[in-house]
Amino acid sequence: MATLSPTGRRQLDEQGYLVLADFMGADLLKRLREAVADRFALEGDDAGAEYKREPGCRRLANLVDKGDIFRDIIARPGVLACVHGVLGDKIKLSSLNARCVPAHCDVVQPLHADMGALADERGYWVCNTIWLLDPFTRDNGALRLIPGSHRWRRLPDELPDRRAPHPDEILITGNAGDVIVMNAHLWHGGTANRTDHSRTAVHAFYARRDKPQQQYQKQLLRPEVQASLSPELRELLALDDPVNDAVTTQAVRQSGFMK
Ligand SMILES: O=C(O)CCC(=O)C(=O)O
Repeated sequence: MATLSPTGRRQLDEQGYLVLADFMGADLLKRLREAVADRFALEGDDAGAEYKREPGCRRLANLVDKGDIFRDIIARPGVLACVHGVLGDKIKLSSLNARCVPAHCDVVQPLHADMGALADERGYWVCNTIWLLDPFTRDNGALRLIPGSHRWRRLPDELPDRRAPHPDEILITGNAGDVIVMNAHLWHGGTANRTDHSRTAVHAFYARRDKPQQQYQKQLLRPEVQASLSPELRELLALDDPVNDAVTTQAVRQSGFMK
């Protein structure tokens, strides 16, 4: 069973993020890149329609429904061990999306916590994992974040301009094939792409089991896909979980910044 090293745990606890260098390996990276490119081509202008659109960027949503490779990556033990390190024993997938920042895209996301989530009396409840399909460089729209801000238990909404550079922010650069695990209460956001090439990542987003999913998997996955899933995947997707049905159908689901 994969475990989180003491150093990794400390990094996640204190800084709120951890980079798993070359987690994917060449073969998975190639297959994931192809699968995401195929979906963008297939979905065209409808891409991302199941969730919220982000002006200037291209997104895909509901990816668990859209291929074995997507169902494979959400259950990788090395990543799940990190997610458990943030959220505790009881986790589920909240959503699986892709985000492409096109070449010369000047969109700077406002600093946000995913789903506008604040940690509660039980602790943290959102954790994102960002699968780099292209390198993240200083110029192509790498992720910016404020180390340690997940511990503040405040939202960046208090800032006068959430798009402005923050004095404590850092850019997380990395290679294609890396996975960034992030306590999603951390103040973070995507940056502008000043290069000639697009920059794409897949976001596998997890939640604590007592909280709503960002995308209600039971409603979004086609019946034939649901019928094909292993018991472990059904559990991870909370398909047979009345608590998830109740909290997810009642919730007003927010992205953190998208309308
Ligand atoms: O793709 C990224 O760099 C992160 C984007 C992000 O934080 C988001 O879409 O919520």
